[in-house]
Amino acid sequence: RQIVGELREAIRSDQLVLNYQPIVELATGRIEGCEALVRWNHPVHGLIMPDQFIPVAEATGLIAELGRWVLRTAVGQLRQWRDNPATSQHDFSMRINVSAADLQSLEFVDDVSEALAEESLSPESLVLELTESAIIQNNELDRYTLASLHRLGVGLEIDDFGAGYSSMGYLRKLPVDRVKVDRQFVKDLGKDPSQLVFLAAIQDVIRSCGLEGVWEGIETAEEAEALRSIGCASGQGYYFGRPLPEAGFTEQLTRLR
Ligand code: G
Ligand code: G
Ligand code: MN
Ligand code: NA
Repeated sequence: RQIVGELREAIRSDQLVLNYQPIVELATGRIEGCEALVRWNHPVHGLIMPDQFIPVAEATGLIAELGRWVLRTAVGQLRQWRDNPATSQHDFSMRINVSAADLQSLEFVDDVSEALAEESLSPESLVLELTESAIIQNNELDRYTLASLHRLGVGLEIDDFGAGYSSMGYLRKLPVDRVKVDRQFVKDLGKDPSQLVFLAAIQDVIRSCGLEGVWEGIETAEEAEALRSIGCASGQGYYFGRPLPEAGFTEQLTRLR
């Protein structure tokens, strides 16, 4: 109970922070994106991870306000990196996680469009990551929102692909551009090299639907090379960089200059 009031207060009083994790083009090592991941810097309990409070926010309706804060902060940060001479040569997009409730909000498309306009950013600068469970609800309002976002020109990505009860049919039907494959698939690669054949098959399915694959959970050079060898375009994971606060990510960008 108490946590709801505290979370509401946290959103308004800057206790939330975003960490940023790079998404890399496997063939070249170029940073093509960064995912914003929210944390709660609680005055008493310290750093709280999103799986501890996103479900609370979703259950109480606070997710709309939290989502707006994430959107504004992430887009404002991207504007700062584009304006900073030490980081401006990196041309990458911001990826934010969107919850099922956001797709149910009639204002969401306008919020996204306004946030981009305020920072003079083109729609392609932003990619929205949507979990399978959010998309699979597949009701009329979701479909309308997705179509509107697609028309606006922001990138749309299915997150955690293959994690739950996957149905592949929607890969062809939804107006999405990218699929982020759940990290369990890369994790199993270390235990059993023949897993690579399976990953290549997933990659083929994604490609044959006209989509780009993003592979997450890459922790070693061997995993990155294996994925590159089967033609995977993009990757994310501790090998390339952990989620870092603004200052740390800025430093990583500066070093790569
Ligand atoms: O940050 P971790 O590193 O712990 O993130 C765990 C999960 O929390 C992510 O996979 C994502 O689904 C969710 N998450 C992180 N940041 C956000 C956010 O800003 N909004 C929403 N809705 N979910 C987020
Ligand atoms: O929303 P999504 O599930 O994509 O969020 C990414 C989550 O995965 C975050 O919780 C992030 O901390 C975590 N993560 C990112 N890279 C790695 C990795 O290489 N290994 C593991 N185990 N987790 C990772
Ligand atoms: Mn994500
Ligand atoms: Na994921």
